[in-house]
Amino acid sequence: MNNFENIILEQIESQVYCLTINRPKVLNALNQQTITELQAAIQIVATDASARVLLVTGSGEKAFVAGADIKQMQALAPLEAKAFSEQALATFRRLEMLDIPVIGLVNGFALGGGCELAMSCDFIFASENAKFGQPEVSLGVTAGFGGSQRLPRLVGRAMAMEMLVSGRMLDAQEAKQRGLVNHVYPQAELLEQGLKMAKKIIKNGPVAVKLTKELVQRGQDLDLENACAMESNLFGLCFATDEQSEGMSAFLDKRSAKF
Ligand code: DAK
Repeated sequence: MNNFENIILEQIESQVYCLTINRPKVLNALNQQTITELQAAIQIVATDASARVLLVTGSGEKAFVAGADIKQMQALAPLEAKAFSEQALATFRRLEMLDIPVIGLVNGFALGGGCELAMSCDFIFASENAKFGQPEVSLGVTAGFGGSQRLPRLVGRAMAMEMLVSGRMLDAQEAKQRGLVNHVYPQAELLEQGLKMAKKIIKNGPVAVKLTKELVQRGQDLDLENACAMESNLFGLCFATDEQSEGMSAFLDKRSAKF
């Protein structure tokens, strides 16, 4: 459906897109072209009004994404490195702020830029062999695609610090205990479980789901009073939709809602 080289974007079911980082020979490392393609793919999903859920995964059985492409980064000048980081940060933010839920299906190593990509998804399902880490300091650099900011928000400052300064990896079970991962599945089931969740989401009111994402994403950076005021406003807005009348009538009529 498109001519990307390093990613695959496909509609795997009606209303469900799957985006796969596809450079398995280098464990799906993110070079600049891959980030550019990712940006374009996100734009395709963003402009498809029928899209309801996006799944993000990596090719092969070994890695989700093993980080930014070290071979390409090695020779970067400081301003080039800054530009690369800014492009990736903007792309990941666009993914995070897509108006539909994004589920990361982490099927192996999610290191550095890979962990940062996974954390830009709304939530993560991991395969049993998944490993999460921010090993950038071992390469003599800081995290560059949001890891120093998103990781503390997800696992707390102390655990994030431990991971960021030691490079220690979390396996799938520990990542789940620490709140980075919602569920762990055998690798062969990961996509199926992602799809199953997508179908559950799709059964709900599309506008309500989008507004819920907006509340959670925007609300976490606001103080509680302003965040709750935003909730009242968007809750009120729902009452201007057919969705609300259908959803509530269906409940009272003891039938399934048709959104
Ligand atoms: N980049 C490029 N190639 C990679 C790669 C990566 N991140 N990870 C793996 N590969 C390549 C390997 O070089 C190898 O290629 P060949 O030798 O076959 O040509 C192939 O993938 C298979 O990898 P291995 O042979 O190493 O496989 P193993 O099973 O032995 O080990 C591993 C798997 C995931 C433990 C290991 O590959 C590994 O440690 N990979 C690197 C992980 C890593 O350090 N990731 C973080 C990358 S740094 C910034 C901007 C950006 C960043 C930071 C700052 N600023 C502007 C401030 C970005 C940070 C990162 O993401």
